[in-house]
Amino acid sequence: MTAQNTIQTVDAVVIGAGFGGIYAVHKLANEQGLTVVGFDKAGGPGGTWYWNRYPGALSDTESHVYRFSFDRDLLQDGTWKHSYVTQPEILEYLEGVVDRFDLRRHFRFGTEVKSAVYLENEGLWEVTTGGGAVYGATYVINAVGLLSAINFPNLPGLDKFEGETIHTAAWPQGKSLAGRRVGVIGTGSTGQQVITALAPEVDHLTVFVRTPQYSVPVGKRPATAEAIADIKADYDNIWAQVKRSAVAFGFEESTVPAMSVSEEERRRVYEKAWEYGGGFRFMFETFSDIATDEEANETAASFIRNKISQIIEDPETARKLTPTGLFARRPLCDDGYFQVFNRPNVEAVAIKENPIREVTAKGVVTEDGVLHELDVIVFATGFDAVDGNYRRMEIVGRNGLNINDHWDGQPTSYLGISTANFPNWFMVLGPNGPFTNLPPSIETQVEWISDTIDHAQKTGLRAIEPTPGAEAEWTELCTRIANMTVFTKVESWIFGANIPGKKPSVLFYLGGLGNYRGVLAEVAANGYCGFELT
Ligand code: N01
Repeated sequence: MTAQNTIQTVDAVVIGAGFGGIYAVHKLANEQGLTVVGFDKAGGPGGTWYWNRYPGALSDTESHVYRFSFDRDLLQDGTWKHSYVTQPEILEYLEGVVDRFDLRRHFRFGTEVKSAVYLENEGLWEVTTGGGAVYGATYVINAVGLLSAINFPNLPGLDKFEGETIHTAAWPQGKSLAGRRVGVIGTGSTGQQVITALAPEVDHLTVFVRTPQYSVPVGKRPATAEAIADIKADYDNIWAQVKRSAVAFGFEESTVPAMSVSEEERRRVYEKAWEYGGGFRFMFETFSDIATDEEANETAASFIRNKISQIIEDPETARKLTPTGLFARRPLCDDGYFQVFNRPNVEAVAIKENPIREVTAKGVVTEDGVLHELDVIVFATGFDAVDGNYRRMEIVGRNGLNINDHWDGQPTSYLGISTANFPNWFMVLGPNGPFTNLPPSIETQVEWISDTIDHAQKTGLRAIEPTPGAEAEWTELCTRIANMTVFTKVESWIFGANIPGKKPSVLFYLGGLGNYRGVLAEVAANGYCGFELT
């Protein structure tokens, strides 16, 4: 052990101050009376919502279920202006939660965790920060976020660019690009939002489209006082439904297969969903098998392709923006994204057929030899998701096992929460955790982890960790479920396929939140089956 005399010993270290870290600190410190220190490299709470300050940033879950449910008073005091909450509103909400539960005193902001090393003899984790502070902790709760390790492609010549480069997840506070010539690389959820927000204010916008995506309207509308009051009066039922549902977005998933109804009826259902808005609603509330059956999937996909061709006036631009094949990435929704391409100052460049050759001092040159002159390049190029953030720390478990070696083939876990040889080391949204609206899954996991820690404390357990067999079985289950869906048939970040050199693997439990909660309850009720308790 290094610097023995400066070590501070606590019961638990929590890494991250987003939804997961905030709730974990509240549970462990306020409710269970443990000594807890929380770290985040950000200057304040918020997690994803601290960093993603790009114009247009918005949650694609409806406002009333994009929040914590654990405290009735907090729910009753909450409010929102529209059916969806924007990044500044979510950040304000999370800061408010931190203050309401007096959590700031537990957090060290602006503090990055560099390493966490398990000391077998002491039964402690030695956690070292970027500033060199060392903490000894019985438990480590990793709430480091699914999507926080930035993917910044190294385009040839990028270092010669004389303009500015910005990744959307490191958007400088309040930065405006009004009047500039801007290029955006990336057309996922983030790209669509930032493109839609920037188009009216920039001088010229060049959108570099690699894979066009299916997207439906978000359906953002003002929230009336009556509608909010009705929701608040019904919150118990709403949360009960969210927690037993699959995707946890606050609607009942359909039980009707798409091909069991007439074509006319399908069109009516899709039209209604298009009018109402919401990507997950479109995929899961319309019919039961869009995510599992290719024929059903094609009916939804072709409906969206038709809409795109009606919205985008120039056929050649429409062609560049129209997806082909399965509708099988995380479903997107937008606030006028396709309409933006009818503006005279917006241009689409299809970089699969006309790739980026290099970046020069003045802009981006494509294979056809055209220089797209730019003042700013915005990278909406996503994240090294799920395990990316863990791999950027030095995490060493039993017998000197580094997490990178443990996850050499693929990142795995038991229950999306823990992994063999890393005792008392818990993950919120670890590999193979649920794929849902995230706050309800985060709450589920934090509650399970804190109950488990409580159990360990009360029964005098020194260590709890999964057996390799249980971890292998969970991995196998997640793979089996994923292979029953269409999602595995296309490349996307949800399988790690977006990062050059990253071995694609199943990163989520696609069995739904209701089932997942059932599994967690059963594991605890059966004496923590699958775990080794010592
Ligand atoms: O990232 P992405 P994101 N050259 O990986 C392109 C959540 N989220 O930040 O598709 C050129 O989806 C890449 O192209 P391709 C949500 O869970 C939620 O947009 O790989 N292009 C793609 O177009 C979401 O799913 C919200 O061919 C390159 C884009 O960059 C997740 O975050 C809002 C490239 C990356 O898309 C991730 O979304 C925002 C390269 N070298 C985010 N590398 C809401 O709640 C990548 N691309 C609404």
